[in-house]
Amino acid sequence: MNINNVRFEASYGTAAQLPASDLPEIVFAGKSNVGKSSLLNKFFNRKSLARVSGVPGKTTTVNFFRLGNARFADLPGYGYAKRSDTEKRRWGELMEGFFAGRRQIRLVVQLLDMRHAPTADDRTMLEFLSGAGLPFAVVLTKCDKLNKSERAKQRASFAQEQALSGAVQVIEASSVTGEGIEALRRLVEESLEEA
Ligand SMILES: Nc1nc2c(ncn2[C@@H]2O[C@H](COP(=O)(O)OP(=O)(O)OP(=O)(O)O)[C@@H](O)[C@H]2O)c(=O)[nH]1
Ligand SMILES: [Mg+2]
Repeated sequence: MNINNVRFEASYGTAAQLPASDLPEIVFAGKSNVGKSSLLNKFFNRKSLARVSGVPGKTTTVNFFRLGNARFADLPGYGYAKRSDTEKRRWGELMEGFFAGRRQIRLVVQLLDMRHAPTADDRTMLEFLSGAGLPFAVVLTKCDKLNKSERAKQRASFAQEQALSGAVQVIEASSVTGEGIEALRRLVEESLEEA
């Protein structure tokens, strides 16, 4: 996997536009503002491959990035309260269409903010992933924002979470320091190698 060869492929705002899944996919999911786009940029060692914002709800479309024979999807975040009802409906339909679309998902990278317990929406998402039998890893983001003792405390509390028990791996990561990125790259590489 040569991460330098990544390129933006396309954006889709409705499920009907989504093309059939013809390549193995790695999907980045999580609530709005948790750091999906930032993590993708760090993963590919690019400043602005995926657009990042301090304002929640930046990514509103499914964005595909192509690397060799694999596709990476940056999903719009959930749980952004200020979105209009119309926007929420569009988001719901887009996500349903995405996951119902017989995709070749090799791994879902589910992001959770390491500073906080999972939200109700996070739990719904984790239950969905488990129920659908999708392989998923949990990335605990923004770990740079915790001091040593806070981090130990949050690590212990996430380890107790039933909702995370199905994860193939739990990785503490930071898009600021780059911590956890190598571990994530290895896992992604393994997931793409498996037949
Ligand atoms: N300190 C710190 N800040 C981060 C980290 N990752 C992301 N951020 C910040 O969090 C904010 C949101 O990041 P995004 O990457 O846009 O989040 P997103 O999950 O893609 O959000 P949506 O597109 O709204 O779903 C930005 O201000 C980032 O700079 C991290 O690891 N550490
Ligand atoms: Mg985003």
